[in-house]
Amino acid sequence: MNFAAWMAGIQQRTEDALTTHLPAATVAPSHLHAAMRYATLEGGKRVRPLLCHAAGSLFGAHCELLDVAAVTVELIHAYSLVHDDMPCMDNDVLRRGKPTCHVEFGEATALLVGDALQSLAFQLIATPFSGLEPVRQIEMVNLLAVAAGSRGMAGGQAIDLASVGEQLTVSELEFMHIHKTGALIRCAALLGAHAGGAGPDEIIRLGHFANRIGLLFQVVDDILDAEASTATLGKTAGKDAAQNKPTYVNLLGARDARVMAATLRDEAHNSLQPFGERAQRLHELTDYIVDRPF
Ligand code: GRG
Repeated sequence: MNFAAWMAGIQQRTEDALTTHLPAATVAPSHLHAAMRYATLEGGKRVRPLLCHAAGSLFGAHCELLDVAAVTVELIHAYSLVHDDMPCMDNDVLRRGKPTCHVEFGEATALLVGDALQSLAFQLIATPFSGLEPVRQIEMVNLLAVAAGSRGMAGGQAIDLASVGEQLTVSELEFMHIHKTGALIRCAALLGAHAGGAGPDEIIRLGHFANRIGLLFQVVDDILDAEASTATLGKTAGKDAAQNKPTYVNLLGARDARVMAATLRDEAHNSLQPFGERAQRLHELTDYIVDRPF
């Protein structure tokens, strides 16, 4: 199967699983449930689920288990976007080509959407799954909690908010992004590996790859934010510069940011060498992350 067909298949599986696991909008409290579905369904590239499946396939994980793991990461991601767009944070009105959740449903509901999506993610990943050892499952719950928390994504967001108008060094910027964006991307890959029963050494090796990919994703995001249009991105373009936020583009310049992306891409590919041809999807995903349109 070629990469495009594989990607479309995983995106559809993810959409189906999210549709199933999110409470129906007809179930009370329907305003909250409608908003949760609005914020999560029919949009997004599903990069984290793709990574989870690609990593899981490396270790022969069951697709049904990968669906659950992928959904949990995507729910945390959707929650982070809802909160990030709120007036107290990035204050944005456009996400995935439509009005942001708080614009459509109000601020209080958007806050609850994030809370409830996060809780749902942990409910799903903590639900016993046949064939998955409890010790392994607890490790997966722990991974997700650390990735989403103050030592991961939420911590990175705190640094991001505090850095507006500040002059960061490249290593400070890297520290922020390893947490804000990289932690959840890394978690997606590692959950996939755990779902396939990967051993400690394999987890460490895959972790090296995931760290490169997390940073690569962010460098490309900065380049896209600076160079692509709002229509293409489906979110407000040029936001980082307008908000005086440090980015790889304004720190290094567009040319060197591209050089950095190329280096990270090479490092990501090289880190997959020990896995041989089994890592084909991860190689393809690496290239997709660089060449993605939005
Ligand atoms: C609110 C706790 C909390 C955290 C927010 C991830 C994040 C932290 C904020 C999003 C802001 C942002 C634009 C970060 C840059 C990288 C990124 C996560 C982009 C959006 O992810 P994509 O491109 O989005 O995977 P789609 O819509 O495709 O799912």
